[in-house]
Amino acid sequence: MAHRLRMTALAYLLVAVALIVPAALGQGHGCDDDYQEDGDRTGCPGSSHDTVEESCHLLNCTWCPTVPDTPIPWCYVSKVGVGYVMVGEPINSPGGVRVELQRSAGRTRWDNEAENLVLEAEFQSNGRLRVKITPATGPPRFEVPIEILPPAEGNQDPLYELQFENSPLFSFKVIRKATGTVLFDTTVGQKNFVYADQYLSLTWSLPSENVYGIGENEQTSFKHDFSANKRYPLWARDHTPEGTVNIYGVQPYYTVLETDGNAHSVALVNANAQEFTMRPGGSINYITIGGVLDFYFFLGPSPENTVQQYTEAVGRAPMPPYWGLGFQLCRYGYDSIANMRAAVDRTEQYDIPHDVQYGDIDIMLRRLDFTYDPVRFNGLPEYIRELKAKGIKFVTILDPAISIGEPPGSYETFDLGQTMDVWVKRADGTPTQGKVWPDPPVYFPDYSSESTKEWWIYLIKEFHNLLEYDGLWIDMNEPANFIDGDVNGCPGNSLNSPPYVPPIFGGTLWSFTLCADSVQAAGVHYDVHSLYGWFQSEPTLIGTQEGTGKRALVLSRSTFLGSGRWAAHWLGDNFSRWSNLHFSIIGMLQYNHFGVPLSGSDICGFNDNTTPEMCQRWGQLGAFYPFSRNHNAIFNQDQDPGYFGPAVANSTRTALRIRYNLLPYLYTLFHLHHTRGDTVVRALWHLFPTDQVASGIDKQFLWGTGLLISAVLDEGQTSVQAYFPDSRWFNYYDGMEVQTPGQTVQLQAPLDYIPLHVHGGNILPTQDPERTTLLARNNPFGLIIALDENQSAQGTLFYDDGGDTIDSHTVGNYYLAEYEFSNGTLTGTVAQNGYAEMATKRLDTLRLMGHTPFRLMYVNGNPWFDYTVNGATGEVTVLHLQLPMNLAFTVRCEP
Ligand SMILES: *[C@@H]1O[C@H](CO)[C@@H](O)[C@H](O)[C@H]1NC(C)=O
Ligand SMILES: *[C@@H]1O[C@H](CO)[C@@H](O)[C@H](O)[C@H]1NC(C)=O
Ligand SMILES: *[C@@H]1O[C@H](CO)[C@@H](O)[C@H](O)[C@H]1NC(C)=O
Ligand SMILES: *[C@@H]1O[C@H](CO)[C@@H](O)[C@H](O)[C@H]1NC(C)=O
Ligand SMILES: CC(=O)N[C@H]1CO[C@H](CO)[C@@H](O)[C@@H]1O
Repeated sequence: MAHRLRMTALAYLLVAVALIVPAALGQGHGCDDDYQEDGDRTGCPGSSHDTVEESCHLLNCTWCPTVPDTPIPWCYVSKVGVGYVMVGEPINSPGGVRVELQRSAGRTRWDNEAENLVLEAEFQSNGRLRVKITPATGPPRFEVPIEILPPAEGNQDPLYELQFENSPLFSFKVIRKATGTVLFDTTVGQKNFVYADQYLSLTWSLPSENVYGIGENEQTSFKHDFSANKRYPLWARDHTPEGTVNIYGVQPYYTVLETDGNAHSVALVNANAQEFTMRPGGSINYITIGGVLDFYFFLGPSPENTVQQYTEAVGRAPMPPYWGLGFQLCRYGYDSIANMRAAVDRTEQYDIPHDVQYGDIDIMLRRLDFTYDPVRFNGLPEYIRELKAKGIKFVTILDPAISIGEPPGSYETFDLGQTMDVWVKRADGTPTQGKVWPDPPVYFPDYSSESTKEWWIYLIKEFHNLLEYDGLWIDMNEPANFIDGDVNGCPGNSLNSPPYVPPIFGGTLWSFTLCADSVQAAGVHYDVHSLYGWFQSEPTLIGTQEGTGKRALVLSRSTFLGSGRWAAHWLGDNFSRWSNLHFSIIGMLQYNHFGVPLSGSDICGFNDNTTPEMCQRWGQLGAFYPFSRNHNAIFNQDQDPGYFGPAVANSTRTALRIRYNLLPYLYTLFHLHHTRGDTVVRALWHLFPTDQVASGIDKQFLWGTGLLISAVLDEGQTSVQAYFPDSRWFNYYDGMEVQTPGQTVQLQAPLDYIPLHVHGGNILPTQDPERTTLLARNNPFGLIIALDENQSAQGTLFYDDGGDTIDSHTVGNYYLAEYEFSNGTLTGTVAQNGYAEMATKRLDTLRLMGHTPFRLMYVNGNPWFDYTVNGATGEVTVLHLQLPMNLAFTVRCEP
C-alpha cells in the first residue's frame, strides 16, 4: 500500500555533545578493564549468580562485582559495543523518515560490525509505526518472509512522534503525542547498541513495568517482574514448559499498559535465536544473532486496540468450525482402539459433552505419518464413521519428520518426497538426517519450499481417503530431533557455533534440532529454524480444507508471529501440577495477544499423573479455555472426565454444559476476532486499564467483555478470592448482583462449582446444551441480559452453518444480529440474514439481570405474562417467546 500522505512535522532533538567516554569508572571496583554500567551488562552465557571470578574468565567474560544481592550480573559479556552516531540530519519523506548512522570509534569483541546503518521509519497508519534498521552496504541480510497486511486507516494524524538524539551517541524515542509519554527510548543503552553480523543488541526503557507477552516460555505471572533480571531466550524447541526455558514457539511481541491506562504493543520481526532481559528499572535488553532490527509499534490507545492493530498487520485467525469450540478428548497412549473406545464410552456414560475425539501417534503404524496400525487400531476408519454418526468429529496427528527406512515402493510419503525433492539439506546438498518417532532415521521436509507444500497438501488430501479426519494436529515442528543436529553431527562453522549464543536450553543452536547450517528454500536453518512450524501451518490448513471440503481445525505446537492465520495452539506438554492451572491462564492470555485466540492447555495436565481433585478443578477451568481439550501422556493413568467416577464426571459435565450453553457467545467472540481483531479471552485490565489492581490479575479472566471466570486453582480450597473492578457483576447461576464491586471478594466454591459472573452492560446469546454441538445447534436460543448502571446493555450474535462453508464471511451466508437494551426496551435487529436456517430457529428465553422493578411486559407491542422474577436476586426469566430468529423484535418493560 502506498503512503501518499503528507508527513506530519516531527520534532528532532539534535543534541551534539562531544563524545564523552565513561572512562575509568571501573577503577576501584576490582574489575577487569571493561567496566559497564549496571544497566548495560549482558549476563555471560553459561554463568549464574554463583559464578566466581575464575570461572567467569574461563567463559571469556568480564568480571566486575557490584552491589551484592542484586540481580545485576557480576560476570558479563565483555566489550559489548561502542554505539553509533547520527550522520547529517534526518531526511523526511512522504510517510516516513530516514536517518543515517555511523559506528562510533573503539574496539569491541565482535567481528563484522556494520560501519554504517540506515534507520527507516514508516508511518504506516495513525496507529502503526515501523522502524527498521539495516546496514547501509553489504549483502542483504535475512528478513522474515512475513506478509504484513496494509492498514485500513491512513496516517494523516499519527498517534506517535519519533525523536532522534546524538548525546553523545545515537538514540531514538517513540512518543505518544497525546500525552507526551515516551513509549520506547534507547538512550539507556546507547553504548550497547551493536549491529554485528551475528550479534545485534539494543536496550530501551519503557514507560511502565506493566509489560505483558514475549514467548514462548513458561511465565509465572502475566505481568512481567522486572526485579529479577529475568532472561527469556527465544528459539523454537521441544521442551516441556519449565522456568524461562525456550519452548515451542517464538513470539517477540509485548504489550505495555502505560500508567495512565493507555496501551501500546511492539512486535520485533526477527526469527533468529534471541533473548529479552527484563531489567530492573523497567528496561528491556534485546539481543538477536541474525536478521535485522525491524520493529512495529501499535499505539492502541486501548489494550484491545493494540491487538486489533497487531492482528491487522500479521493476519487474524479464521473462524473455527463450530465443533472446534466443543469439548475435545485425547491421549497419547490409548495404544489400542479398545482403550480409545473405553474413554469415549465413559464420557458418553456420564453424558459429558464431547465434540472431538483425537488420535495421537500411537494410532500410527510404527509411527509413520499418514498410516494407522491395522492391528492395534483395527477398524479405526469404521470407528471414526461411527463417531461421526453420533456427532463426534475426529482429529489426528502428523509429525514433520519422515522415515527413510521403509522398503522402496512401500511408503509413498517418502518415495514421493524423494521424487519431489522436499527435504532440508546439509550444506553439501544431501538431505539432513535425524531421528524422531519412527525407528528408522528420518528426513525433515522443508516446508518453506513450494514443492514441499505441494507434496504435503497432496498427502493430506489423500490421507482423508484412509481416515476421515475433520482436523489435523501438527506436533514436533520446532523441529524436534532426538539426536543433536544430524546423524553426522554438525560441521564447525560460524552458523553452528556463532560467537554468541543466547541462553537457550542445551547451549547450542543444534541441540535437539537440526544443524544451523542446514539449508532450506527460505534460507539457512540458522535464520529460519523458528519458522519451521509457521511454514508448515499454512499448507496443513490448505490440505485439511481440501481433504475435508470444509472448514478445518489445525493445531500447531510451534508458532511464530502471525501463526494464528492458520493454526490454533495448545500450550504444550504441561504438567499435572496445581501451579499449572494458574500458568495455563497466563499462556492462554498471551496467545490471545499473539493473535492465536483458539488456545488452552491440556486439561488435567499432560505429563505426570493427575489427581481426581486436580482433574475436577481443571475440568472446570478448562471448560472456559477457548480450546478445551483433555490430553494425557503415555504411561500415565487415564484422566478422561469419566475415569474418576461420578463426582469428577458430574462437575465436568456441569461446567461443560455451561460452556455449551454459552457457545453462541463464544462463537461470536471469534467472529469479533476474525473481523476486528478482538481478543476472545482477556485479562481484566483490558476493560479496566486504569485500575491498578486489575493490572496484576492473572488468575481470573474474561470471555470478551461479558463473562468473568474465577476458577479455584489450588488444592484443598472451597473458596476463591476474586477481584471485581468497579462495575456491575451478576452471578451467572442466579443473577445475584455482587454487592461490593471495586474489591476482592471471597467466593464460595465447593468442589462441584466454578464461580462465573456476567458483566453488566452485556447481552450474551445462548443455546441450550446437548452432548454435541451438532445437537445443541438445533435448540432454541436465549439471551442473558445484564444491565449496567444506566440500565442498558449491548450484544451481538454471529451464526452460520458452523463450518460446512469454509469462509462464510466471504460467501456472505451468515447471520448477524445486534441486541440493544436501553430505556426499558430490548431491541433485536438482524444485520445480516444470509443463513437461511435461521428462519427455522427461535429465540425462546431471556434472563434479565439488574433491572429495576417493572409492572408490565410487552413483546412486539403485545402484553406478555410468561415470565418469572426471582424474589431474592431480582432476575427476570422470560419463557416460551418463540420469536423467529430471522425477524426483528422488541421486548419492553414498563414501569
Ligand atoms: C574462550 O576463548 C578461547 C580463545 O578464543 C576459546 O578457545 C575458548 O573456547 C573460549 N571459551 C568459551 C567458553 O567460549
Ligand atoms: C452425579 O449426577 C447424577 C445425575 O445427575 C446423580 O444421580 C449423582 O448422584 C451424582 N453423583 C455425585 C457423586 O455427584
Ligand atoms: C452511564 O451514563 C453516563 C452518562 O451518560 C456515562 O458517563 C457512563 O459512562 C455510563 N455508564 C456506562 C457503564 O456506560
Ligand atoms: C423511553 O421510553 C418511554 C416510553 O416507555 C418514552 O416515552 C421515552 O421517550 C423514551 N426515552 C428515550 C430517551 O428514548
Ligand atoms: C506449565 C504450564 O502450566 N503452563 C504453561 C504451558 O505451556 C505454555 C507454553 O506453551 C506456557 O505459556 C504456560 O505457562
